[in-house]
Amino acid sequence: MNRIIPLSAAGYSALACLRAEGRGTQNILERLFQPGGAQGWNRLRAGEPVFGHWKQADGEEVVVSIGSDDAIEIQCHGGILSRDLLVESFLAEGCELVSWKDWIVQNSVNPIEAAAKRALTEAKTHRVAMILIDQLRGALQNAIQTIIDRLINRNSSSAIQVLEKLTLQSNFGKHLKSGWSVALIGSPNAGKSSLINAILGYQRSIVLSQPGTTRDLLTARTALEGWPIELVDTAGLRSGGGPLETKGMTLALQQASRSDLVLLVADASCGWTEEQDQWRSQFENVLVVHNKQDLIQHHQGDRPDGVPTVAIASNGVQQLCEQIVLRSVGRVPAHGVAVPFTPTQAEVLDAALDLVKSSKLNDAVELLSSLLHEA
Ligand SMILES: Nc1nc2c(ncn2[C@@H]2O[C@H](COP(=O)(O)OP(=O)(O)O)[C@@H](O)[C@H]2O)c(=O)[nH]1
Ligand SMILES: [Mg+2]
Repeated sequence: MNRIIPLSAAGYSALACLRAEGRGTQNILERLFQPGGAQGWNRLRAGEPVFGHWKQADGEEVVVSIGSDDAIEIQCHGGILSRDLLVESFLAEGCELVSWKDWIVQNSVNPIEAAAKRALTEAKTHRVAMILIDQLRGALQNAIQTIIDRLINRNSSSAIQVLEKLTLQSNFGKHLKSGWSVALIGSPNAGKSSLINAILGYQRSIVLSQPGTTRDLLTARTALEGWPIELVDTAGLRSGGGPLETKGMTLALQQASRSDLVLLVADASCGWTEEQDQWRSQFENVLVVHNKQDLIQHHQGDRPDGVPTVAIASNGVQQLCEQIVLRSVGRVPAHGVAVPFTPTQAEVLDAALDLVKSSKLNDAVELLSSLLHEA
């Protein structure tokens, strides 16, 4: 069956791009497209774009070109209407509509390549894209093939070595799509929202001098050192407030336990409290920020290690960003290293490791092969 694939996403842009493929696509095109000028069909050759008009869409201007694989690419105006009109005329010719996402999958050699291509379209930063390109070029596929070969040769200990390395990278890889989440918690008025604004470099959170303003969770996405980071502003932690404040506090603590890193923001001009110590020990990955350094007038007693800042003057914010990346993103894989980047890949590798450890080598080979062959 002939297929029509809108390659560019729906929306407003200067140009839209469609692809028509399948046997006899050129015959269909002949019925739909009128080449401009004196050009005739005998002039349409692979790689040579031809300008003309779409017969069924009030003479919409288009450029068509035939690829070496006989598929036809059509560029038309980028508005949703012009693109849809062209698509509809192909559908009226009996073509099947295929989304670009499905087309990518169908045109990939293996599931890893398909997943990498899809993930690349959603990559939020260059550094994320570079890692996905490594996988697209075969880093993960080669590593999995190496494991399979070793298992076939009954060399399970060296297979385990590679598998363990890969499963360690899964934790990094699973963040590539959504980024790393960093929750800011602490007493009302400590400067959480001001710190987020300082990190973002623009006013995004609501900053008020009255305690208890941020009752819900406010999130802001940014990139630190090229990694996608989601900063979550939370309500101040204070017992004895009204029901709304208590709700905000519960939300804040829940969010903190879901986050990759918790920034416990403290007002450095006030003493360190037992309550703050409790919050600090409540979460696995906590970084203390001693904000309002400018207001310190006399020694406030012992405080835990942390990053000193003056949020309103952006002092210490660069060091804070460095620490955030170090503590959340952690070790970055070197160029060309295999990184599992989808939940399925991570699950399959974990399960394969268990199988190898319990000497079920054939089962492990079969499971790992599913990552390479089931498109
Ligand atoms: N002097 C001083 N004031 C700050 C600093 N950071 C925040 N503030 C002020 O403290 C108040 C509370 O800040 P805010 O960010 O809303 O605190 P939050 O409740 O923790 O989100 C505001 O008036 C800020 O301008 C700082 O480093 N130094
Ligand atoms: Mg706030």
